[in-house]
Amino acid sequence: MTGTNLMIGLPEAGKTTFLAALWHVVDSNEVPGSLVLDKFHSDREYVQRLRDAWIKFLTVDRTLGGSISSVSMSLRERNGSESQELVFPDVSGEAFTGQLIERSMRRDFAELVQSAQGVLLFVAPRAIRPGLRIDEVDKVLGATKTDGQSSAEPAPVPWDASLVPTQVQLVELLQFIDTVSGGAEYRLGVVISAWDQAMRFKKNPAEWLASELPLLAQYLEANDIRHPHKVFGISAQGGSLEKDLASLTKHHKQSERIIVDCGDGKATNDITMPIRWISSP
Ligand SMILES: Nc1nc2c(ncn2[C@@H]2O[C@H](COP(=O)(O)OP(=O)(O)OP(=O)(O)O)[C@@H](O)[C@H]2O)c(=O)[nH]1
Ligand SMILES: [Mg+2]
Repeated sequence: MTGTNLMIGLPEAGKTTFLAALWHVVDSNEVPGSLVLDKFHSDREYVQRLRDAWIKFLTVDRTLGGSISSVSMSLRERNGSESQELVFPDVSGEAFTGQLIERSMRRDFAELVQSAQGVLLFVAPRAIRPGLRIDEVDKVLGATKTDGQSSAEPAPVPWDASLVPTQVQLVELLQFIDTVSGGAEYRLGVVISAWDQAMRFKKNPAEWLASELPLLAQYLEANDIRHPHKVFGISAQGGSLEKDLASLTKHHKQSERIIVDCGDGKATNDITMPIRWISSP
């Protein structure tokens, strides 16, 4: 059976780094209990290049507009004989920003959406643009009225899609998929990437999402019947390549630096967990 799994997210949300670490884990068999590689179907060069950078503690190249690099592999349970072919198109975050601005989806991506059985939505904690709540807007307006220093109106800032709060953009991306797929059912894994940067808040991934991106969390809850969802905290790099390099290089096996929090309080290195979740029947 073949299943297309979409990785969606804004620019620099951690999609490609996840793919690099995933390929390392399934190909190396280093992580006990993980899914393992049965066969690789697409061009290995792309994914191997990503893995080489990941292994050398280098940032993977940004995925820029243009072509979609599809990575296709058959994975199976370690002790199982049945394997499932999974296709992960590595699409640039710019393509998703383009969708929000132009209100249209590329034809090749739309075809992938129509065959999707699972979606991984990537969110990077450091790149969240917050929105103002209604009660906060009132405070800002009140301050302007009582300021009294100048009657001059502040210069208006021209609207730009990048000013839209992150959670609104992410809900939009999910609604685009719903429209193009005709409301088809799929399983949704939400990956809070660079989880090393959010762990200090001492929240599990679902709690973190509910407090930082409440609109998105409520949207996911409201649509949970058609799109059952689960929130994962994942650090595919294990930490910052600048600040944490010394500790990252101390691990005996490369996969030991991967952090996966499935919300049950037990950290693991098994980056195949969200794949198992979205591809299960
Ligand atoms: N601290 C930390 N940074 C990470 C982690 N994973 C990715 N990053 C950083 O996040 C940035 C973006 O990562 P990418 O994987 O290129 O993100 P992307 O979603 O593929 O971005 P586009 O190709 O622009 O769509 C890079 O600077 C990475 O080094 C992580 O686990 N921890
Ligand atoms: Mg990328």
